[in-house]
Amino acid sequence: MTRRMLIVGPPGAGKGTQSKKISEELGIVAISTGDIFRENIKGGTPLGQEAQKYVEAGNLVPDSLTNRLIEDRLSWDDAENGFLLDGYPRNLTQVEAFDEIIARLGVELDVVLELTAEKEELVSRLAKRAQQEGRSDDTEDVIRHRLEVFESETSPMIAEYSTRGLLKQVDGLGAVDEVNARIMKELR
Ligand code: B4P
Repeated sequence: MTRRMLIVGPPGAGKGTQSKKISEELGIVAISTGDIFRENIKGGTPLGQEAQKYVEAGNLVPDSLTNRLIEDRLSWDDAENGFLLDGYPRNLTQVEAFDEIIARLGVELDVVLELTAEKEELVSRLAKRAQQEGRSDDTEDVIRHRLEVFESETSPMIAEYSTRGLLKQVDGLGAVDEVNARIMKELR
């Protein structure tokens, strides 16, 4: 059974949505770097003040900050028996750092799950969320920029996990429960 996994995919593919469900189904903690940054921005913490300008522009927060955050978070007791990372690693530099972090913890990654979706669907989902939640990085210009950052920085890291034989791809189109059923079939 899968205990340690990543969920990857472009903005709007459904990572956050599906990771909450997978976490309940597998009984492992879901950790979203995006959520951690947003909570800290809202709370005005030093981490939030540092991350805010990057998140709001749709750029990646500096690797050193993000890597330290994850190393600390994975040392908590709730991650001891498994974890699902949503949104990390996000580029090849973070993959290198993550390799070192899990080696220090003495654990291995079981699977990297990629959710796929067409660009038009992604833009439309995020535009809908902008109306409902008003996230400051869901404006049209920033959405486009996040998709470009995904292509240039995150796609190569997904290719790296494919080379390592860890990648499983799942179609993210369709109703949330349909997508979830596809994911669980792949994981079991
Ligand atoms: P994230 O929080 O990871 O934002 P995201 O890529 O948009 O994914 P999210 O999880 O929110 O959306 P989802 O696809 O589930 O990152 C935000 C920012 O944080 C980044 O731009 C960056 O600045 C920073 N950051 C995060 N991690 C970092 C890292 N490692 N290094 C550096 N910086 C980092 O869902 C989108 C919408 O689609 C939702 O409204 C949902 O309801 C809807 N949806 C989901 N599934 C659907 C379905 N099947 N059908 C219809 N709608 C669906």
